[in-house]
Amino acid sequence: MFCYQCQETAMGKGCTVKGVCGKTEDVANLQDLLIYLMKGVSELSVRLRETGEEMPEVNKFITEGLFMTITNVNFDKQRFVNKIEEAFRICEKLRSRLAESGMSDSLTHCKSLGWQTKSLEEMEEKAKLVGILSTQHEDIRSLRELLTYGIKGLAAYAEHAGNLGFEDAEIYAFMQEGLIATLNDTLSADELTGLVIRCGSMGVKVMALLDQANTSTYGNPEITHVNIGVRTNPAILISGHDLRDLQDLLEQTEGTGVDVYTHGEMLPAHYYPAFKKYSHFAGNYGNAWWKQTEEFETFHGPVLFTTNCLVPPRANATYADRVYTTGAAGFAGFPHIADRLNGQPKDFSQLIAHAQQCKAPAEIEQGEIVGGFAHAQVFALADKVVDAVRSGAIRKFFVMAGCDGRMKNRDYYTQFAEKLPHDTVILTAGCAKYRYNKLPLGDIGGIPRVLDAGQCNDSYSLVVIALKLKEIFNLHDVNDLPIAYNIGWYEQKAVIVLLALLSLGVKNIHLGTTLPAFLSPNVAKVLVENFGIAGIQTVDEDLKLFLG
Ligand code: SF4
Ligand code: SF3
Repeated sequence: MFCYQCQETAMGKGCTVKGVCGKTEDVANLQDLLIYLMKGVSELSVRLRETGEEMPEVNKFITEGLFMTITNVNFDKQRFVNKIEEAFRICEKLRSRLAESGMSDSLTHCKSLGWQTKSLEEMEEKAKLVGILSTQHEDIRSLRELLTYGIKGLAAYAEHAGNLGFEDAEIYAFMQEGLIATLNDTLSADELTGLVIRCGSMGVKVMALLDQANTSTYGNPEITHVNIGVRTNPAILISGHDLRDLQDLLEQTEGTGVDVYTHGEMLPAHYYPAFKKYSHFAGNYGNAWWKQTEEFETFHGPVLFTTNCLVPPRANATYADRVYTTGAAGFAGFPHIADRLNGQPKDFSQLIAHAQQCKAPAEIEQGEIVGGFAHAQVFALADKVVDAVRSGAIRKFFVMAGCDGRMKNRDYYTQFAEKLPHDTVILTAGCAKYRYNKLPLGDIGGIPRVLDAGQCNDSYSLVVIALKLKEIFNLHDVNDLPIAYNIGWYEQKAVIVLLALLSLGVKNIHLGTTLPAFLSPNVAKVLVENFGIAGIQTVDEDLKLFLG
């Protein structure tokens, strides 16, 4: 196996024996094969689209397939085998549709035709031909992978929007064209770079689509105090990013005596008006994803993963028999709740019955977290914010969005937040926030010093806020605003967020705790020279740099 798609990749170079995330070699190889087959499916699908025909089944297949390969989403070998078999079936369907339309049904870039595998051994053999290292040229490989990871991020957000009935054919088309481009040997490094930037524009589009889906379905996030203590009822903990799953779960748990708590990236669900009506929506339990191996022990009730980040339980974990997955998420041995059919709710009765047999969660902390500062709420406070900037009460904003991670050096972000001067405000989104969202950082004239817009995809809100400030202050360039970007990344959704910011012309983003291993020295150089991308140093050095 070879995988270097996340920030925690082994030795900062690549996982070759087993993933630091827990991904096994066989799953890594099946993921490689699945991605390759999706490139073949994309070739056929793009050609069929030229005839004006769109196959929703293909768009769904590719979107979910990509999502399943994101870090910490799915570790279940059988699910990948099933998906690979589905790829062959879809390929045949596309070929017969093309033949019926009088179009060629052969593949130009992908060599998978005739690869119909009958056994796991055959799959594993084919997988070895198509991994990341099968691209020899270091810079081309780097750009292909950067594009692929951006597209994975797109897929995740497109799937959430799609679950709420919001789709955009252009996004599906780009995902498929981009996948084919990663096999096209005639494309130069410059052409691939262009596609990477286009991927960023698609990132803006998909995040806007998801924002529209979320806000039109559940209302605009508003300032909310979220309880982080516990009640005395048995409960279900819901993790991941999918709000439609949460909606189904809240509806079905109502009146059952079972409370629902959010975990990790589901915390911002509390900010939406539509979910406030559920009196059994009890609060948020725990912290960012990597602390789950401790925190699930004390939760006592069932845990539902709707997406990443799932951490394989330790051998002696007492909670492994109460973890469920749904959607793209999966782990061998954890019951998987089936997809919704024709927009009908998923069936969570198994989890609810399980919860009713469990003890209430043990309290691990008390108090509350304040959030809900997405674009509409910040616009409502715009006068206050603008006055604070004009009077000098707010000197600078720091966008500290993105991911958290388990490595010790992530303490950097806590220390950075603690040491920021009192006339600065942190704008956050994503699970990165857990590094500082419980610190007593105070407020500036009633404006909290940590403004949480929501999930990682709500980085879109931060962009909308920045563009609004640019307009109010009558600036020509978004980079002239008093905003610094100090972003922590971990997985591939952070890649699409980064590309989206670059496509909007945001410069001088600092990325930590390390730059991606998949950036070759030359590709990194292009990002440094054209966009001012930089890594992080020590907290003190960076504070000096940002505030200098
Ligand atoms: Fe390694 Fe990250 Fe890939 Fe997991 S996702 S195998 S930790 S690079
Ligand atoms: Fe976190 Fe996994 Fe990236 Fe949506 S939950 S941000 S790491």
